[in-house]
Amino acid sequence: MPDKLKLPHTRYLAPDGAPCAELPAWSDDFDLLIRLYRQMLLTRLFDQKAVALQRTGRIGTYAPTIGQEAIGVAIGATMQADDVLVPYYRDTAVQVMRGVRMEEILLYWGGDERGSAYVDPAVAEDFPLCVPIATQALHACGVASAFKIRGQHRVAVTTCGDGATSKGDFLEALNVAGAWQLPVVFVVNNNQWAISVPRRIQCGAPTLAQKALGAGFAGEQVDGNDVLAVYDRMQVALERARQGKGPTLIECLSYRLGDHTTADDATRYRPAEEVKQAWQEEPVARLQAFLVRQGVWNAQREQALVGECQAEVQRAVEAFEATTPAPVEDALEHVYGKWPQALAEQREWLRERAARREVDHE
Ligand SMILES: Cc1ncc(C[n+]2csc(CCOP(=O)(O)OP(=O)(O)O)c2C)c(N)n1
Ligand SMILES: [Mg+2]
Repeated sequence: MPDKLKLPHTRYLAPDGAPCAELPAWSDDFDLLIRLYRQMLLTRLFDQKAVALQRTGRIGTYAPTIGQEAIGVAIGATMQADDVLVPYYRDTAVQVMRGVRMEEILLYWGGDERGSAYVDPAVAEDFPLCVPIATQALHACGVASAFKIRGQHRVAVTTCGDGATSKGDFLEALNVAGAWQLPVVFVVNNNQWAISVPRRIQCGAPTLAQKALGAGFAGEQVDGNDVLAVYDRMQVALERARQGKGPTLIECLSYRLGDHTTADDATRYRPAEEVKQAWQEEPVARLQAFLVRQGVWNAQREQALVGECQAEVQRAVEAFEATTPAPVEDALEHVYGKWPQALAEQREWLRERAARREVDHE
């Protein structure tokens, strides 16, 4: 590889939680690190619960975040309140940190539009998560253009997977971000798989970060299982964008420890040995091991925190389950201003069916 394409790669913690580079100055702020740990643990527990709710038919498909908690939590912890998040579907961790309620996330995956109408005014300008691959990268450039035109010192942060970086939308977004020097940060969650397609056959470039170079701005890799590394580099990228110094692409190297979604069975295409190896690197245990080494964490504190987070998840599940279901025909709303005849007929059919079911239930 030409030297120019050798990009920075940041890692502070080895998989066993031991420091493997000179730590950033803020790494002795244990209140901060414990806050990050709490959010990572909360995400992991929420994730387990969401999968269980899907398995028992109480929500629809869900995209687990397991293995990628450090990325979302570091993004959430470094963004300012008035920045705008333009997320994709594996962003539970960052959405919760921004102020999206866990019951809203359950509503979303339960097929209820109200899950994207965030109650907390702090997240009113964040986007709903995006399922069409990579389209959100362009939306983020639109947001960043608005910030630039208005002269605001705000940043648009957008996330996507490794597979998404092969999409035209992603490359077009990089191009416009570089051409217009937009205040945007692209975070690529490289979890090594795009459903059943492994990273090595998605793209011939040695790194995904180097795609930024073709667009004229900085790209770098970080260890996405090391929350300290992602936090550190996010801070730098956000500051650069805020000062009008242009975009950054951060490729976070992680691993999708779970299935692609609850509709997938990854054992059909992934070697068990690879997954076992990836568990050795995972982010939650890594930060926990670091905190234990620093003498600020122990089994007792862990147990108390697990209890606290489980109670928080349970409260969200109860709030979700206590929500009166939306009318079934809402699934067809917000697409057409004037309803096409065929869809209007389907709406009537749905209404009648729903009404009949109510009668059945009596
Ligand atoms: C435009 C579009 N094409 C195809 C799909 C189907 N699809 C859903 S997820 C996915 C793979 C995405 O992989 P990656 O970008 O690596 O993200 P990950 O799910 O691994 O986080 C595909 C092809 C889609 N949602 N949108
Ligand atoms: Mg992926």
